[in-house]
Amino acid sequence: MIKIQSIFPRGSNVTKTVKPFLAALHGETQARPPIWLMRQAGRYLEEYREVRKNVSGFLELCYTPELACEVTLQPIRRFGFDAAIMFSDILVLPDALGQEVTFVEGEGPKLAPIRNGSDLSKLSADWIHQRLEPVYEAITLMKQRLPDQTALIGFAGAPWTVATYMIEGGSSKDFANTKAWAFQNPNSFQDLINLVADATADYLCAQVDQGVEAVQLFDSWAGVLPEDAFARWVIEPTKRIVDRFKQRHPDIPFIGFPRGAGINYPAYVEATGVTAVGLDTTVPTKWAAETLQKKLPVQGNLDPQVLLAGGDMLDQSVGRILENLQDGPFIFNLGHGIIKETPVSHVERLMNLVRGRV
Ligand code: 1CP
Repeated sequence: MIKIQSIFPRGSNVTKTVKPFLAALHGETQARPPIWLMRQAGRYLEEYREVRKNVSGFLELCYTPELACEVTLQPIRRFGFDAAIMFSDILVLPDALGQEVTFVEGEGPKLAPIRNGSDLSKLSADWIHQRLEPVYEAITLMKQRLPDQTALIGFAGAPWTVATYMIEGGSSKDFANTKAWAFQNPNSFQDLINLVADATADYLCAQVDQGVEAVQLFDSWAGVLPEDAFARWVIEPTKRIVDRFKQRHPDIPFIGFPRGAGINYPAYVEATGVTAVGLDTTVPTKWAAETLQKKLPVQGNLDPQVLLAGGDMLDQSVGRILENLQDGPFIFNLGHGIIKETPVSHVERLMNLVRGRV
């Protein structure tokens, strides 16, 4: 644990300022919680759309350090969030493992699907750091250019979620091919999960070596599995990553986000060893305060659709989340990524509500 010193106002030259986002992750309760938003860089910002229209593909944006740095900084300049999340995508990892990944305008990601052990044998973790070098360069630029009080978050997708894209070849509604493989050939599916898990741990460690100050593991599709499968394909691989990561970086906070885990949240927290947990939109905040926040810092969980709606609904929802969660270590966030139609004025209103400026 790093020592938390008292937090001095911005501009104070008394001693080192602890970044509010990191203080929360180290267990500190603050009068005003720090805030950042999942997918805070993206299409709801005109300055992002401007950069995006000048690159041919989405991956080109991820792999051009100057541009990835620029779009990471855009929401910080505009709103002054307490943390920046490095601009990239969870699908750069399959790309680095040797699976072809493209993003088709209006259709989302497309991957040449892998369906069995023989497809899997064509992938290799041997070159991931060479392939991901532009991401590491981007992190260096971000560290140089971020304001002093803003923390930098690194991230990756969790093995189960990444495997769904690798196997389905893109987004999916029912995960039929992934479940078929996992349920019919669990041993060879385990080989895929282990390959992704170990590469992910090494990738996250490399992000820390470049300067990120906390990491988040996105398990966006954790909520679609029956209980035994949740234990084997969500909890176990996450624990494997956390263990491998903590061996090298015991003091770097690790946020797990098992979206849709529902009643499995306590088991996830208990068994994986994550430092903090992201709550999705459906998690009742009073329950989270009693069941989860007594054990670890929590992050979340405003419904992105409520932020899109704005008005009284936004004010009331933010009020209830603050009331239920701000008496313990807490980071304000959405319960899933920001929606691209969200008016910038609603994000400004949210900042004012959370910072107590209304
Ligand atoms: O051209 C574009 O602008 C495409 C939109 C976009 C953006 C802005 C994609 C395509 N990815 C991203 C960036 C991104 N993705 C970030 C960094 C930006 C930030 O947070 O500020 C992060 C953390 C992600 C993570 C990500 N990518 C997840 C996990 C979080 C979640 O939303 O559940 C997932 C599942 C993806 C896959 C992905 N990337 C993009 C698309 C369209 C998809 C598929 C989403 C789906 O299947 O529903």
